[in-house]
Amino acid sequence: MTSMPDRSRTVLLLNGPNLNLLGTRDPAQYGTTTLEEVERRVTDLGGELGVRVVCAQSNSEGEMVDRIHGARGWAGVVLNPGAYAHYSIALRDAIEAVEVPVVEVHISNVYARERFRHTSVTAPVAAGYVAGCGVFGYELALRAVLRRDAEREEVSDGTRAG
Ligand code: CA2
Repeated sequence: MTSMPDRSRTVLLLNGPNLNLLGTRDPAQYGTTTLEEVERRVTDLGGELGVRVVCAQSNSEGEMVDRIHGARGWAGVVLNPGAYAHYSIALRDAIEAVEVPVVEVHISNVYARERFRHTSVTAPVAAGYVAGCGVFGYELALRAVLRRDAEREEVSDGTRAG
């Protein structure tokens, strides 16, 4: 008999527009690691930390909104919104609505780049923010999601971990 995956022990890794090209172009900005490899590393880390990681990438804003909605009741979301971070109110609203910790990741140091990348409309409603750490940032973000999720559990249980 197969058992249903535990939604509360599942994390969504969601990458936005153009991140399917990771590792194939512009290595100076984004490195040489492919998206497939990033997904493998985060999934492996999830396994070590006791969570299932569901990976998705989309170039479409609406599909990303739907994916975030689908993570309701999960442990959280590791999200690289790509360029949508800089202007998508729809993604911001989805992050607020889903009520799970969403940690925003940018591979590059957006603050060392063009001015329009210095604004994130999604960061103020995210549970955390990682930028400029390369693809290692995704692993940091997964750990941060799980920490935030554990803190939420503590608050709802009335317990407090050390
Ligand atoms: O640094 C990041 O992770 C970004 O989210 C990447 C976005 C950019 O618009 C954000 O300002 C910062 C762009 C993703 C494009 O990805 C590519 C990867 C390889 C080759 C070409 C594009």
